[in-house]
Amino acid sequence: MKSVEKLTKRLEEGKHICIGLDSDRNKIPEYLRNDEDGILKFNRNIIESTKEDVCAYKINLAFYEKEGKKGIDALERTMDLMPEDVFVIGDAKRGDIGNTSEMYAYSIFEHFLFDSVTLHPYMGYDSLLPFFEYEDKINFILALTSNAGSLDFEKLKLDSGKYLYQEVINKAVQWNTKNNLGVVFGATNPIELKEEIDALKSLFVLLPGVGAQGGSLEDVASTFYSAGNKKFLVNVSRAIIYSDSTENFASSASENLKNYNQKIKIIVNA
Ligand code: NUP
Repeated sequence: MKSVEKLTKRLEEGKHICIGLDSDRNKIPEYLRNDEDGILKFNRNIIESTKEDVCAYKINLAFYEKEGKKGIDALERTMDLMPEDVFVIGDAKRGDIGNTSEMYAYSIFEHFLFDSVTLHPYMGYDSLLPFFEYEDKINFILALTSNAGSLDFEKLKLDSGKYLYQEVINKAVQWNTKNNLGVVFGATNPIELKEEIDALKSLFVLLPGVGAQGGSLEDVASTFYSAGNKKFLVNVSRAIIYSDSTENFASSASENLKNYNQKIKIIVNA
């Protein structure tokens, strides 16, 4: 199944929650912490209990690279567990000179077999092109992030009167000739999201920031559904995967996911 098809099918079914497998040995249930394969077992249980109801999984590579060889092994084995029909994002925030980006793109798409990646736009078009050439993959470019530091650069005003993040969206729309681009837009910015909703219509939008960072799922979902746009994925990591520190963590994760899905359903049917 093509990556884009996997994503579109779930979005059409009203599934918009992307679970972030930010699996940290110090936060997983205690009985798994000293287990050599603790992270893998944690991920396996979460995937097993949520795979029918998620839109996607997002793996932030930092949590795996941190453990060196063991972490990369856990990442590769987690990728092997992914159901064929579920879209998986490699949150790696890549972008470098062209020949280096070619290596990064190969690693993300051909070695790890992610369906999608996150990219930094700072180095411009040629730094992103090697990723864009993978026509079947979805490339999410950071536009307005969820953190306080988004003020430092992303909200700088340009001579045009626009903010830098607005220009990133503008460029992503122009560059989207293969329909394989999206942007990252923090769910902690509901006002800006409303302002940009028309500009975003040709792109997939990945919105982290719901849960631990305080963003509102209702705000995001109502903004998209009011615009008749279903092309959004809301990432939740900590608030789903660490909602229960006992052996029941996977069923709690599933329950939480279902609650988030229910909240979206209420908005869709309102
Ligand atoms: O703007 C962004 N904000 C953000 O939190 C872009 C991201 N990629 N992320 C990532 O989303 C972050 O690195 C983490 O992997 C996840 C949010 O996790 P949580 O706050 O739901 O636990």
